[in-house]
This record gives sequence, C-alpha cells and structure tokens, in this order.
Amino acid sequence: MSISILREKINKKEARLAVIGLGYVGLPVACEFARAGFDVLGVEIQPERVKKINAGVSPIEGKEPGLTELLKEVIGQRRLRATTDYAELKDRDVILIDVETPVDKNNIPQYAALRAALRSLGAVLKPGALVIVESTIAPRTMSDVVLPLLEESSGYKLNAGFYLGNCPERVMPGKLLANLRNVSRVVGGMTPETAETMLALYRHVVQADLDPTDCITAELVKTTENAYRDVQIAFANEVALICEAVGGDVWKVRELVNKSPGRQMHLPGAGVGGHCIPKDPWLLAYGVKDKDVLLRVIPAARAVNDAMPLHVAELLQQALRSVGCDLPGSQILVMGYAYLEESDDTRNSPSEVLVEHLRKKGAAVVVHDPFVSGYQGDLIEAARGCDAAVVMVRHQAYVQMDVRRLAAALRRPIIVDGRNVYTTKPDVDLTWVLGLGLSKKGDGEYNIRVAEKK
Ligand code: SAJ
Repeated sequence: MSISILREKINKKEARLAVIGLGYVGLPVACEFARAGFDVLGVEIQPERVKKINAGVSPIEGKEPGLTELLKEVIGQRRLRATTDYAELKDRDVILIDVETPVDKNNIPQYAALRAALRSLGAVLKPGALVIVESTIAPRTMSDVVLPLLEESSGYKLNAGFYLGNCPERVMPGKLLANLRNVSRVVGGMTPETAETMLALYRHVVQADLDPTDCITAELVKTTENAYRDVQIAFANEVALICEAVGGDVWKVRELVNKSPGRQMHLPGAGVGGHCIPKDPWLLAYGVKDKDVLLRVIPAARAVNDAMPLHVAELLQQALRSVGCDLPGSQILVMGYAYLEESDDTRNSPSEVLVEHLRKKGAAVVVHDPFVSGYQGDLIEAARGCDAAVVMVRHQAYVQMDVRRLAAALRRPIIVDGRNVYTTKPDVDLTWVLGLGLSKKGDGEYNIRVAEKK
C-alpha cells in the first residue's frame, strides 16, 4: 500500500491500529485512538494485564483521571482488544511501539524489550504498514537499531515494504490522558511524507501542536528536554549547597533570581527520581558514545542530583550530633517514599537511596507515605519513638499538617526538610526545622535550636 493510500485510510479512520506495550504510556494511547474511532489491537506480553484490560479493568495504579472509565467504554464498544499473540498484528496498518527503554547501572540503554518487539512485529508485518516508535530512545537509535532490525526481521525495505517514524511520548503519571491530548508532539518521519502521514494520525487525538520533522530531531528533542530539566535542577541544588555554606536562604535567593528577566531557577530538593529525568540524560549522552564529544555538564548534573539524598543524610547526622546523638542507634522517620508529590510512583525514588544509606549507617528507619501501600497510616504515631524526621516528598498531607505536633511526637524535635515544606512557612518556629539550602549559623550551630531531650 502506498503511503498516500495509507494516509487516506487514516483520515477516514479505516486504518487498523496496534499498540505494542500496554504500560502507563501504551494503554492510554490505545484507549485514546479507540475513543477517536479506530479499531485498536493492544499487544502485551503479560497475560495478567491482557486479562484485566479485556475485562475493562485498568492495571495502572495511582490516580489517572478518566482512564478507568475510558477503558471500560472502548472495551465495551469492542474498539480496543488486548492480546499476547504477536501474530494478530498481521492485519495492522499502523503499529505504535510503547515498550520500556531503561538504562542499566552503567547508564547504557537496555533495548531488549524494543528489539524483541521489533523482531516479533517484523515476522508478521503487513506490507505497507507504518511503524512508529513512541518510546524514549537515544539519538541514532532509529537509524542504527530500529531500521536494520525491522528490515532484517520483515525482509522488507524502508519506504518500499514499510514506513517508519518516531513520535516520543510526553506523558506524566497522574495526567496521562490530559498530557496525551494537550501536550504538543514532535513527529519524526524517516521521510517528509511519512511525517505528514503521522500528522494525519495524531491529529485524531492531539489537540496541541504537532511538529513534523525527521527522526534524529525527534530523538534529540525528547532526550534533550529531560536533560535540560535535570541540569536545571542540579544548578538549583548546587546553589542550595552554596547558600548553606555562606549563610543564605536558597528559597529567597531563588525567588529574587527568578525576578530577573529570562531566569527560571528550578526547585532545589532532596533528589531527582522518576522514570524519565534520571534516565533520559544518559540516553542523550549515549547518542554520542563513539563520537569525539566530551560531555561534562550532563554527567555532572546527574552526579549532583544523585548525591542529594546523601546530603540530606549529612544534614541529619550533623543535627543529631549537635544534640549529642548520631545515626548509629538512632531511629529516623522518613516522610515520603514516592518520587513525586501526590503520587504513589516510587521508581528511582531518592527516598530509597536515603533509607538504604541510613540503615547502612546503623540507623533504624520508619518510612511513611500517604500514597505508597505499606507506608500509609498515622504520621504522628509513626513519629513516636523516632529521634528525628526527614521530609523527602512535598505531599499535601505534610504541607497541611501542624509541624508542632510532629516535633512534639519525636523524641528530639529535629526535622530535616528536604522539600521546603516547613522552612518558609511564616508560622513555623525554626527551632525545629533544618532546611536544605538554608544557612547554618556560626560555628556549626544550625538554624535549629533543638529543645533538650524530653
Ligand atoms: N524535581 C526537583 N526540582 C524541580 C523539579 C523536579 O527536585 O524543580 C524532582 C522531583 O521531586 C522528582 C523529579 O525531579 O523527584 C522529577 O520530577 P518531574 O516534575 O520532572 O516529574 P517527572 O519525572 O514525571 O517528569 C515528567 C517529564 N515528562 C516526560 O518525560 C514526558 C518531564 O519532561 C516533565 O517536565 C514533567 O513530567 C512535568 O512537569 O510534566
């Protein structure tokens, strides 16, 4: 089938779609195109997920406004069906690939899921089909990995037997459907005509800008936009360290810096977690792995952000020592285990790093998080018997709580605030709160006057 005929079929919603990988990206994508009126086949390797989805039950944890209802609707209308059988892809005109693309502990991209999907798809690929990779991938992955694998496994040639593009997703947990509809997309085609055809497809779902371009640009934009955020956060964290050392208040500094035109200093904090920001800078860096380019800023930013949970642990240890205690033998309350406020997502959570470190230092740790199962419950009860507390996530439950009650429940009213939950609250007596990015006074005394042990 020629690409112009395929484009016509897409315009008329007669093209039969497939989504490979029904995770937190693929499932909403499949639902959205089904809602738009397409016949969508979802291919997923986990039989349990397939069963749940075909029963109209979303396997995605956490609050995703509208997703459960939409899934029920499109399953009921038989517009979406899930399967584990790749052979069912043989009659699909457009296939979107939404599989995971993690990096390993050496920050090398792990494309096993992507390669497996491409091999299985290639074996049954319908001639003239359009394949679109939506997963986040390192620059040059489309040309060096996806294209050769698809040609080899299908026996077809690009732009003769199939068409190929890259349209990176821009979704965020908690706003999956909203982001899909309202956030602009970079639409990278291996040819301008393929990009045009991709625009025809995404226009059925995306109400924001669709920016046609080539594949290398699409790969660069996605990884760069997250590396940008990581570097910005690292800069804010480094300013916080400077403020602590010279008697500043990073929150006041940030507020006034951002009054300067064109400045947008990000929020310093106890670390950078999630499924995107810690990973995508390494995907970007991987794109130049065998090129004569020396990267310094991007790796350094990762190092700064990865060290923040350990810096919070240092603040805690110094505060404990200022009252004659220390980490060994102490019991510490860690407030927040998710990587982001108002979320239950714990992927790459900075709290995980902190908890492991404190335990290695001989401290007992009590974890609390209103969203993460296993760590919910009454915070004040959790605080009883603890020597100090560390705020790692800016959950609203912590923001709204009366910090004096927390201080009173702790054995020592030491609260290390890694997310500026209490440090700038006017009614909070800094007697109890040691804030990341706030000055330490004089000879090591902290912006904390710790009440004597109860
Ligand atoms: N964080 C800071 N300081 C900041 C911002 C974030 O320390 O100024 C920390 C957060 O606490 C968290 C981590 O960084 O631990 C990531 O936070 P995030 O707000 O970037 O949330 P993510 O990881 O869900 O990022 C996603 C990204 N979206 C995609 O990759 C499609 C990112 O590009 C978006 O900017 C972000 O959502 C968003 O704000 O929508």
